[in-house]
Amino acid sequence: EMLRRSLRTALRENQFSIEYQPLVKPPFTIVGFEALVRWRHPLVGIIPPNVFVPMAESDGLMSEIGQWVLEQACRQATTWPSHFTVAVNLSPAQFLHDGFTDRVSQTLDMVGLRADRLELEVTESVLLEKTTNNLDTLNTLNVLGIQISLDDFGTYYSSLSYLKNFPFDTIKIDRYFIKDLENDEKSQVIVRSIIALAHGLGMAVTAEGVETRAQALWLEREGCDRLQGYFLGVPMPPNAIDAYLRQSS
Ligand code: G
Ligand code: G
Ligand code: MN
Ligand code: NA
Repeated sequence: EMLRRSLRTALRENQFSIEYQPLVKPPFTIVGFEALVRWRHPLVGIIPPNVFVPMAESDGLMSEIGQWVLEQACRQATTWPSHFTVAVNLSPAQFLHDGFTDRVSQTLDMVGLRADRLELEVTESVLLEKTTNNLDTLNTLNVLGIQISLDDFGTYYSSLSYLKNFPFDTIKIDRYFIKDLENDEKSQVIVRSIIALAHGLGMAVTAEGVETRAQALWLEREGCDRLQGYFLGVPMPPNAIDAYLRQSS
């Protein structure tokens, strides 16, 4: 409850920051970063997003926090090589907010980022609510040239009907299926099938939670388009990106 109350002042008091995790085309070409929000509470310390995002969501604060993340992340991306993308996670409240698509395009204009350099990540839980509006929103973003990813694919309320009805550019395979890839035949079958499914639908695939060289090699061999995870790079503050890029090139 104390946390909940301090969430109201956190934006105003500048307590949020963003870390960026590399997105890599196998074997080792960096193609962008995913923005991951952090909250540094003055007394409690770092509070992870899976703790405070649901709180902010239920208190009606997540749309504003999400807009702050979007703007910071797009601004940051303008300082990177011009072919790098930036991926931003959307919460249901933010996505369903009136005028969301206008805000996104205004933000791109304001910071001067090309639409195709922005990737918006939605989870299946976002799509559960108010389905016709969702489709309009995704179609509008798609027409603007923004890339849309389906995050955490294979968990929660996964349904193949989303793949049939919504215009995704990329499917992100949840790390649950990646973690035992080396030893678990079932995970291999599932991941291979998701890759085939995505490619058959003209979508790209990102594997999340890649932690070992063996996983990366297996995914590369199976035609996975992009890798993300501690093996490729951990989430880092913006001022660490230059050094990371120098060391990886
Ligand atoms: O960074 P970390 O692994 O702790 O992230 C945990 C969860 O929080 C992930 O599911 C991630 O998608 C989510 N998350 C991180 N940043 C944001 C954000 O800016 N907005 C939303 N809605 N979710 C985020
Ligand atoms: O749900 P989403 O994909 O947005 O979650 C991203 C979260 O996954 C971030 O909080 C990030 O810290 C975490 N993460 C990123 N790479 C790895 C990894 O290789 N292993 C594990 N366990 N978590 C990871
Ligand atoms: Mn994500
Ligand atoms: Na995920």
